[in-house]
Amino acid sequence: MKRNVVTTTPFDDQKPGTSGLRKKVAVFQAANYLENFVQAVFDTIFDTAAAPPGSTLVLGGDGRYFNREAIQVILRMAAANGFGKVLVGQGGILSTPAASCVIRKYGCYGGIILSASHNPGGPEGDFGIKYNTGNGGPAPEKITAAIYARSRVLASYRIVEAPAVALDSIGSQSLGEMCVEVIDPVADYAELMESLFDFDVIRNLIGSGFRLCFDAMHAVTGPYAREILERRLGAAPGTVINGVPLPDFGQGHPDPNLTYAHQLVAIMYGADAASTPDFGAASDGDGDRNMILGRGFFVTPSDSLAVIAANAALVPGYASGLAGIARSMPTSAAADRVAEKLGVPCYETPTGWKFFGNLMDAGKVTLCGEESFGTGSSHVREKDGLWAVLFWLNILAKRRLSVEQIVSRHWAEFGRNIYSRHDYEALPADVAAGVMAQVRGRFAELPGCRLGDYRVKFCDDFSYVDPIDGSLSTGQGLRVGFEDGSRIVFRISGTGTEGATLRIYLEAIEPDPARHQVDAQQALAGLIEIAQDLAQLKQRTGREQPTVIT
Ligand code: VG1
Ligand code: CO
Repeated sequence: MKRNVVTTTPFDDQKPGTSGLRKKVAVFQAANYLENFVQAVFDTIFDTAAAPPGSTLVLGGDGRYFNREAIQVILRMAAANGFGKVLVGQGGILSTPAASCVIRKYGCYGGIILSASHNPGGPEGDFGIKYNTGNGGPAPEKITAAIYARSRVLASYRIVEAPAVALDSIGSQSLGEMCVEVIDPVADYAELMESLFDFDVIRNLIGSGFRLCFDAMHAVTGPYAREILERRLGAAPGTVINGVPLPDFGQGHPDPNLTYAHQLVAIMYGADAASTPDFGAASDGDGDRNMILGRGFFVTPSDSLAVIAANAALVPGYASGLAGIARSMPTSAAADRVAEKLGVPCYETPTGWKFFGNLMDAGKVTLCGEESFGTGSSHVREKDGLWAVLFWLNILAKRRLSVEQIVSRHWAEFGRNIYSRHDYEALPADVAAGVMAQVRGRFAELPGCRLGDYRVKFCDDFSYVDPIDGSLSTGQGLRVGFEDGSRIVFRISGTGTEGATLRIYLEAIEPDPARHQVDAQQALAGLIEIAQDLAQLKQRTGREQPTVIT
């Protein structure tokens, strides 16, 4: 087998964002683009020039356009860089949480996951790549920063010459001195789920006439959901809709929210309550996000984390108690109340799952969550869409209440954190930067001021010191906090591939149960106006409305 060292010129735009490197497919298809980034990863993660002898890499993706081509390139590069073995999901498929599971279960050196998550796919869509370390979690900032630095200077990459590896049948084959083992992408993950949840009690619930609908959005979770929900838990065939992963996600936008999961939303908000399922859920491109719906009822991801935490004792894998809870800073503080009641610590981290890894590795937290439809636990080191769905099913099976009843009772006990996120997508970068500068410019005068019905308590630019390794992350979002605990947060997205996306996170505290059933946008109207005013949104963006409201 011929090993080649290919001379190349570095790119200067390979900086990983919130969750890996994401670009348009056409960018990744440019000569040497993918190769350079992969070599930058390998150069960064090895202490010496090559992989430690015999080490194993996990490789798979969400099946989007360019997945298979990228896998062939990475396999040949892994062989040339000294890996002993690569575990690759059949057909090149591995959901993000399943990849994390496989890395951990088999003690692998790390893994490469190919996905741009919830971003659209296809020739005109997005592609992405991220590296996960041996704990199964996204590489921490110090590694992603080193990968970026390396990508800007490397002058060559290593690759073997070989025919394409057959990805569709399970089993081992050799690629030079390296073994490629094609694995069932679902089996290890499904087994882990069975070890955490009470499948018997969920099976009984489903057998009793409880109906559910899971929208895989033509993305990676189709095969996982079919195996777990339909085969192992006995849900009716057809429970999983859009269950075949397609390279362009059927032209859809595989983002499980009320805007993009419109088919599921139409089913769950059906006019005829009798034919509407009791429970609905969706997941994103790579299977790490989730949306939870009851009959005509939406559970915000922040509330979902809090409900999961409050009910964890009902679930076998968590019955012995939680070590702690972590949430990203913009996520509502609903989970904080639950942590307080349980007498466990609650950590507030910057946006992105990589910030939870150290806390989970150190045994400080069991549950983690983000407002962006991300929930998970220390069973893996990624957020996990189907895991959240199973957690809810286990709670529903034990409590035999509707989704809405569970959430209403939760609010009655803990108070409601009314929450919404407003996104202004694809703004010119300078406009988005201008909005942030405008808000920051008001910081000195704001504390103590009355704005509408609210009095400002503090404002800051959120920064975080990792409690485990002491590393500092700055510039993680502008916070305006009010006396009653309500908040507005302004932040620029780190996952977009077109211009800049401004996110405005709004949270109002409502302790009065008599007002818990209000419409969120109405209840947040005062804060929305304050945000408009603070940021001069209309003047600066020229837009009357956000692009997406979740
Ligand atoms: C978004 C979310 C963030 C999430 C990230 C990756 O990042 O806000 O909470 O961790 O996506 O999720 P940003 O920087 O665009 O706000 V996924 O499902 O893309 O891996
Ligand atoms: Co995702």
